[in-house]
Amino acid sequence: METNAIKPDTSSCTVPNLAYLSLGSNVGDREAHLRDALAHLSAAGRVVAMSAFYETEPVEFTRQPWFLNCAVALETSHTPQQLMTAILRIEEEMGRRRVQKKGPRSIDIDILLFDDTIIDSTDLTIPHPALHQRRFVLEPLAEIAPEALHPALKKTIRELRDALAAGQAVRKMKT
Ligand code: PH2
Ligand code: MG
Ligand code: MG
Repeated sequence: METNAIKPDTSSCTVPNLAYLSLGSNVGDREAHLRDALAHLSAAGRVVAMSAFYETEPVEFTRQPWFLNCAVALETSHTPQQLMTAILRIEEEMGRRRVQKKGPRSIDIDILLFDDTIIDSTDLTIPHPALHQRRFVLEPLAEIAPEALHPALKKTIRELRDALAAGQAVRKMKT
């Protein structure tokens, strides 16, 4: 009998959360900005997967240079709000200036998914509200998480990618 066995106290152990992020840059040395952002993200968790870089046609606000985009999986013990705060700090540290909404930027880091969390508050929306409409998001994300489920639309990332209308050019860069 092991009635007196000492059991490890697991009550304070936190299983890390899994967040998927989109990174984008279309100003200056875009590749250096994405790599710099990846390095900074280690302050917010552990990068466990990363897509290739994709050269992507600007969408929504189209009169701006092409972007370099990628998707990242981040294990984090942060809450979604804490992660958002950490991301804003990284963008600020990297010198991002918010000049024009959806306009050119040295770095943009967006939370796409956070486990199966759904949040719809004034300062934070998860899943990202435009995720299912953007090839520059779905193509890199399908590379690292094709089976991840959009918790509101109940479709996988691969299904969402395959359902996109033609258009929105994206080109995978050689790695
Ligand atoms: N970001 C936007 C608007 N349009 N287009 C591309 N291709 N890539 C982006 O990262 C992007 C965009 C707003 O954040
Ligand atoms: Mg964005
Ligand atoms: Mg953003």
